[in-house]
Formats: sequence, structure tokens, C-alpha cells
Amino acid sequence: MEKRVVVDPITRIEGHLRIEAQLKNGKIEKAYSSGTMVRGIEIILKGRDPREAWAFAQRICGVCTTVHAFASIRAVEDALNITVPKNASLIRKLMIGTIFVHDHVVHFYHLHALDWVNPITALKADPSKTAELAQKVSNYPKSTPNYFKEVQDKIKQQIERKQLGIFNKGYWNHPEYKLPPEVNLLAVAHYLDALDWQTQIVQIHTIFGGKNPHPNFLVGGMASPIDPDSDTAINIEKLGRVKTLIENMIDFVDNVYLPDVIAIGSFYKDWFKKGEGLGNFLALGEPYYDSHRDNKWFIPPTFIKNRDLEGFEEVDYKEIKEYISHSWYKYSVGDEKPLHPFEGETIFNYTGPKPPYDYLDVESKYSWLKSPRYKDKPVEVGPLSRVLALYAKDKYNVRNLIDRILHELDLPLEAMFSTMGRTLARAVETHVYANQMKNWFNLLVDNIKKGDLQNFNPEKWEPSTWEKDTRGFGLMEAPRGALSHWVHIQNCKIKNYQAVVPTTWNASPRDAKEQPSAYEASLVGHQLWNPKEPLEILRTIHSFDPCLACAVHLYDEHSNEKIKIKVT
Ligand code: NFE
Ligand code: MG
Repeated sequence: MEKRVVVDPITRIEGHLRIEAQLKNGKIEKAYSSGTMVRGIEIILKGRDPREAWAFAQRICGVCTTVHAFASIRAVEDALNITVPKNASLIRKLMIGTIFVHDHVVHFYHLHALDWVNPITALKADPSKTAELAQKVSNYPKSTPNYFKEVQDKIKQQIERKQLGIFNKGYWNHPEYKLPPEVNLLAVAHYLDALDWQTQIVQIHTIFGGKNPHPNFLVGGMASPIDPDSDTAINIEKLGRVKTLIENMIDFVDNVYLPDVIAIGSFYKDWFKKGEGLGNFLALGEPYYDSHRDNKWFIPPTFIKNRDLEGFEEVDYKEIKEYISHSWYKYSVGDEKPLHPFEGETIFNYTGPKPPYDYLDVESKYSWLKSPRYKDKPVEVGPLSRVLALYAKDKYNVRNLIDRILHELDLPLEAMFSTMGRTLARAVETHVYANQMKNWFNLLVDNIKKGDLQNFNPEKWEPSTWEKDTRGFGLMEAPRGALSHWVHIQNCKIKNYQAVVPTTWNASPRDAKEQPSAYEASLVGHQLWNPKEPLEILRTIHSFDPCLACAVHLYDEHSNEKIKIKVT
């Protein structure tokens, strides 16, 4: 048996992910994905007041810093039958748009780009030619020879001082780096530019939610008062700032991010042919306003099976189930049967090896992630699934845009079912989201102008108004894919709480039928140039934008338990 390649931890992600890949003649024959930390938030939430659940759920992750709060308040509002005022619902949409655009741009430049971009060869670039190239694809005002020269000088100084810092430890001699020096310089310049840019646009979260990361929320509305004449409330001046920031987002996405992805993709056409995996794509749906109950969708719930874009299906939420056959949990119904999240259980059952160890026992349990399945099938969630849904349903001009880009690259539609297709889909949906924000902003301003300042609905604040036994769910298309929170409230306290998270769908271990997840299936067939420098694995895994923190809680690589956390 050829050696098994282990990549642990996968870096430039959030959380701890281990990939084990079984090779045959240098090619990946089977791959296994494992979350090596354990989550406890579902347990911590039991017995709490549902109005504060969002504040705990939000701490599941530091990257998608709002999405678990949104999914949580949506679930609680669904259970308690609360309708939020129009202003609150639009403010939430603007905050969700902000996290999308922020998260996707940061993912591309700071987590994924160095899989394709080699900053060392950027030194050989001609800054004038780089400016020419940049001006050809967009009219971004910074694209001057001087600007690119300054960036190049900065990298040169860092290399001379042996302070490569953020660009340290890459596989820079790997022959898979194919970009010409000018494109490398362009991308490095935008890498640095995006670092600054992202600090600006999160101000939308601070304006509406007081801070970032982890802004403030409120079941029944938003925690920020609206008063055009007050200095401390959401006023005309702050709304003006939001408008500027939205314009700034659209400018960066349309003139920098999307053109960069297309330019880089054009040098890696072979990566438009591999790295898909399953062919099943699921979007659980993102409401146009705030709740799934009004059945108005920004991202329509869509299930695409076996790449069949025309035969898409509507989503049946009863068909979401989680297996734990290969996960370190146990179920009271036995470990081979799946549970719907309303009946979901989180009971730890670690049976894995004691660290340090060579390999996981993949025949048995091997991950802290559960295995969510839809209609008993493993599915991919995320930007590619959503963009395929928008393509299939011909919304927001996505079909035109994708067709135009693929035509420019001389690629067929099937090219979307790939590693690079996933990366392109993320940029396309960022363009859709950023531009859509103008509509939500205008709706908000029009509503405030009409004199409606309500931002909170107090009707159901008092627990005495709640049903004694009630359940609800909150849907949220998070940056990495379909997120759903499921809450059971009994006697005004949380009886059960389950979160089914995007990265759990994509990175899960095999299920009871031994079906691999999207990560596991996508790596099969990758030829590794050098198993010691597994750049090919990083490219495909990063194209999903993993976030294991969304599925984990504590990690100790040397012994058993080290820290006890008491939650009071
Ligand atoms: Ni921690 Fe998350 C997103 C959620 S992850 S980043 O997007 O939910 O799978
Ligand atoms: Mg869960």
C-alpha cells in the first residue's frame, strides 16, 4: 500500500481540519476529512433563555461573525411566531450582505490566493506592464505603474530583510504555480489593498450592531434605535456613511475581485476540470427579507441532483438528517440511524486514537463533525450550489454573467463543476450580493422617510406570552453554505438546540452507507506532484473555504482533557 498523505492542520482556514489521502501511483484514490476539535455550543445552549441564544451561538465562529446569531434569532422568532419590523429586517439584510462581501473577499485574497499566486516571482514583474494589464480589465483608479512599483519595492525589502512574514512558508518552488510575474504582482498588490479595504467596510456592522466582530442583536428586531435627528441613534449621517461603504464594496468587487479571479483562472484552466466531487448541490435558501415564513427568497431553496440544472427540485426541510456512524458521538436510536435536527442529539463518544498517532481509524469513527445528508445523499453547499441555483432559475442576470465569463475563458458550462468553478462562483455571488445591497438600502431609507422608525417588536418579549411547547428553525445561507438552527422551547427554556453548519455538510466524514462528503469526494483523482508539498490538496480544500471552528470547541493534541470550562 502506498503511503497515506496526512495534512494536519490545513492552514489558512478557520479551525482544525485534518485530511488523510490514500495514494495510488501518486494519485489520490480515497480521501478522509476529519474535524479534530469538538464543539459544545449545542450543549451549552440547553436550559437557557431563548432570547439570549444568539449571543452564545454567535461565538461558534470568529469568521462568519454574524451568521449564527442570525440563524439563531430566526429560529427563535419562528418558534415564538414573532414578526420583526420592516426596518429591522432590512438592517439585518444589510449586515448579512456586509458579512458576505467581507468574508468572500478576505477568503479569496488572504486564504486562497496564495494557492495560485507566487509573491516571489512578482519581483520579476514590470510595473508598467502590470498597470497596463490591470487597466485593460477594469478602471480601478489605483492601477498605475507607480502603485505597482511601490508594492514591488515593499516585497523586495521584506525579502532582503528576510521578513517575508505573511508570505513565508509557501511551496514557492512548486511547478504548479503558473502565473506570469505581472499577474503575481497585480494579485499581491490587491492582497495588501484588501487588508485595508476590509477594515473599512465592516463599519456597516458597527453602525447597525455597535461592534465587529460579533455585533449586537435582538430577538424581535434590532438593538439600535432609529432617529434621523439624534446623534447617537441611526441617523441621516450614519445612513450616508452606509451608502458610501456600499458603493465602495461594489467598486472593489466589480473592479478588483471579480476581474482578478477571472484573470487568475485563465492561467489555470486545468483546474476548471477537477475537484468537483459529488454533483449534488443544495441551497436551503436565504429569505429576501428576514423570515422563511413569508416564502419570499433572495436565494431560492434549490436541490440540484447529478448536475441536472434543469431538473432542480424544491427543498423539503424534513429531508435533512444527520448521521454519526463515523463521528465521535452516539445516538439513543443506535449509531447507524440518522436523526432530523428537531430530534437531534449531541452526546460525545470519543473512540479515536490517543495523540500522537499516525493515522485515524477511518473504518470506524474518525471526526468530530456529524454527517448531514439531504434525502440520504451527500451534497455540496456553498457559493457554487447557490450560483448554480441562480443559474438554473435565471435570477439576477447570473446566467448571462456566467455564460459571458466562460465564453471569455473558452470553457463549457461543465467547467463550473470544479475547484476553479467554485472559486469563480464565490466571486460571482459576491457581485450579486454587493449590488443587491443598494436595493435593501433604498428600501430602508424610503421606509424611514415615510416616518416609520420602529426597529423592535415588543409584543412577544415577555415569556408569559409564549406557547409552553414550541419548535422553530432558522435558515441562513452563510458565506460557506446552507446553515440551519433548530430550537425546541419548553416552559420558556431551550429544551434542545441543533445547528447544522455549512462546513459540517461539506467536510463531514462518511455516513452509514459509506458515502463520502464533498471534501472527501472532491480530492479523488488529484495527482500530487510531491506528497511533501501537497499544494493540489490545498487548492481544492481551500476552494470550499473551510471553517472547522463552526463545528468545534476544544482541542488538545498531547493528552486527554486539559481545561475544564464551567458555564454558569
Ligand atoms: Ni465559521 Fe460559517 C460560514 C457558518 S461555516 S464560517 O459561512 O455557519 O461552515
Ligand atoms: Mg450540529
